[in-house]
Amino acid sequence: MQLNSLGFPRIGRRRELKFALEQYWRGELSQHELLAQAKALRQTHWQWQADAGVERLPVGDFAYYDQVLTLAATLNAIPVRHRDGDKVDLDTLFRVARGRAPSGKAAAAAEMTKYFNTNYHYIVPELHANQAFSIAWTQLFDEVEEVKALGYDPKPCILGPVSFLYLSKAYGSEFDKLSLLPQLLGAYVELLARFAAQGVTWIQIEEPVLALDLDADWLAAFSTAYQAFTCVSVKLMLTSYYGSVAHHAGIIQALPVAGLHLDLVSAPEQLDVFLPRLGQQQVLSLGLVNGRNVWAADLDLIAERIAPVARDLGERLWLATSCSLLHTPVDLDVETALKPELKRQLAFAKQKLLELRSLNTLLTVPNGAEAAAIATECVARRAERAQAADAAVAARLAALSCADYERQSAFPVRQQQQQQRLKLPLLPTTTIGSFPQTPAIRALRSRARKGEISALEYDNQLKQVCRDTIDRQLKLGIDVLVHGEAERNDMVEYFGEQLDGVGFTKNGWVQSYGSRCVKPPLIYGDVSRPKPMTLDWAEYAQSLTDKPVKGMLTGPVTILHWSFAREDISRETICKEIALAIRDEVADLERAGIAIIQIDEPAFREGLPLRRGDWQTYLDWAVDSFKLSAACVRDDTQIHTHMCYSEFNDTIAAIAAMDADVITIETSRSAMELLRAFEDFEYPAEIGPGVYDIHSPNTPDVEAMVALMERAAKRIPLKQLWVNPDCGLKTRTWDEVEPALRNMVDASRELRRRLG
Ligand code: THG
Ligand code: ZN
Repeated sequence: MQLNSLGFPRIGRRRELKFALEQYWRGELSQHELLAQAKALRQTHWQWQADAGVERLPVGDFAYYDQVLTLAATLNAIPVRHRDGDKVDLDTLFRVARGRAPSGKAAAAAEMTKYFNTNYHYIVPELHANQAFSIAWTQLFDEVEEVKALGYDPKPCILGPVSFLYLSKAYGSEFDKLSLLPQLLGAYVELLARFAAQGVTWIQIEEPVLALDLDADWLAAFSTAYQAFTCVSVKLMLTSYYGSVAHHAGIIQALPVAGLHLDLVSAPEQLDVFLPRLGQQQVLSLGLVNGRNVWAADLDLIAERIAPVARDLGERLWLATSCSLLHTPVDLDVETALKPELKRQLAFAKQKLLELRSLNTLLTVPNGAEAAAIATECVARRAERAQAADAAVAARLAALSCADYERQSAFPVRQQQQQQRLKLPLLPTTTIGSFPQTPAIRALRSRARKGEISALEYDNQLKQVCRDTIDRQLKLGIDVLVHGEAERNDMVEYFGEQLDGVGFTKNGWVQSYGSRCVKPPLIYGDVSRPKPMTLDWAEYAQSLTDKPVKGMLTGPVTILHWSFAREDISRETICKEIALAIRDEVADLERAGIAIIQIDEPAFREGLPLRRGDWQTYLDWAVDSFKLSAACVRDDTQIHTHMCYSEFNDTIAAIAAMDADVITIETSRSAMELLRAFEDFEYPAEIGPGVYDIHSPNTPDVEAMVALMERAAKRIPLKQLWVNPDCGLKTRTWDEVEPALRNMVDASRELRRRLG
């Protein structure tokens, strides 16, 4: 049976690509050196795959910034403002991604958005009504030659035409993206033919949009597209992932493709739908090893389930990762400090390839000594996993009653009591939580991590930063302060490091976008909070001023979504366990006299399932988890939350059901869009529609902020409105932040004069 790798992480096991890219962008590395380092990384990754027994090596999984951008460049779909004549080269790609014109002046970067329900962001291709496509960038062909030169068989991996169009955005005039399909198919045929001419036999053509709900015209596009490809003599492995495509089985079955890849990790039930529909000659690639999580697979159980299929299909069955391994860290071998009992439960990208090989052994030589050893290890691992349970956490969850999810009184009562306690002015000003993470703060953290300064020294220095941050806010005249979060690396990692049942790695980086990575915590056991996590900082900051300082927490939904979660219990249960840990922190903060506690949920929307039919189930437990984390407080303690995405129209009822007293949201980039949500829905609590875009380095204009709030005041009662930026300020400099906030405070004073 062939082993099918859908793609390998490109960032490098020590983030070599990240550092090379950033050096190149800073002008510290020549392009020649960048290309050489990238080539070395590809060769290492191909070698690991070949060593594991993967027969066809993926090409196109490597990208200098993003694989969707690579494809857009290949097809010559480059925005005009980033173009330098007809030439498309590496710097063209970087200009699109990083926002530069060929002159070197700023030119808005192309939009970036989440790749389906993952934590990876792709660059959204910009298409115009008269868009032309042609082959303009040869990276993919060059890499095919690289694999051939190593003596292996290359398998190009590219997004298919329907998904490419679907993920693109129509710019300029309003038009139907599908009108571009004939043009696009012409370029794809040329692309496929060039691969064929290079001696490629199989191409992984990815159509992940098949996991979504699709209109009839998008479904029809599949038939048109794949019919058009029959003129090229190359085998297509139609690849889906992240969810079931069974709801489109009829369409998929009729497509003239040589093979079908199904993600059986996210949707095992698809197997029974597609097995009877498989053509006589078609190859079936089954995604059995999870490409999105870090846990070692139960290979013995998988082999048991798949054995009959393997017998029936023989060489027509490929054993595969569920999706590209892009979403997993690279190599467990470099984790030297992990507890052995946790390490035994893990498999990163390199180890997952070996799992494919072991699976092959279990299926092809089931009675051999090697198979027996693999199975024994699987059984032992499961037994160890079961022992790690924390009965106290389970008991606490089981004992919860409906009352634990509800505040004592309804919002109007709470609002009155909070007003009496806090005595805030009309249209109070606040910020989202983080203040600039200066190079000095980063250097401090790095020195503390390396043991170059003592914990006491680190603490004292951070206290100094905190005093300075409070001082600046007082001078600016902000009403509700924050301590600034200088002590936090990442808003999820920081909590993960302090929770029981959660582990963390040294090098478990996963690419988020471009050169940026995150190091998600590993939720391996029942989650609980051994001791306060943020209390000292909150108390210290509050001791410096009489104005209220918000206690700052990350919410359970976001911690879950930005972590690698265990798979032996439901996400709902894990989320509620985290909620209880946060609830303990909330209770401690309240007891210490903190009057306002913010529980951030920036990833609340990202957790939405791919198909609308599944939304409500998710929203129900996500809302419940948030409520569980917050509901223990008195009526006069004010609960805030923050969310990052501005599309609220379709989830506003769920957001209201979270029952926070105040929500701050990103709105400034699409103010009108947000306010539309409030046309048909009377939001019941207080709300801070972000008055300026923190992603821009420009100082926001007082009048613009006043105008935005005046628009908001037409839809939302004045006494429910707050004035704040649209997100945290950690990525900005103080030189940008201070004038911006000064203007924001001025805007709120002006508004009080005009409206109050
Ligand atoms: N935290 C976590 N996940 C996230 C975000 C987050 N996912 C979505 C979104 N925010 C992604 N955005 C970013 C923004 C910046 C960085 C990563 C993801 C970033 N990372 C540093 C880097 O790559 O250099 C990491 C440096 C470090 O922590 O030492 O800048 O906020 N969990
Ligand atoms: Zn935000």
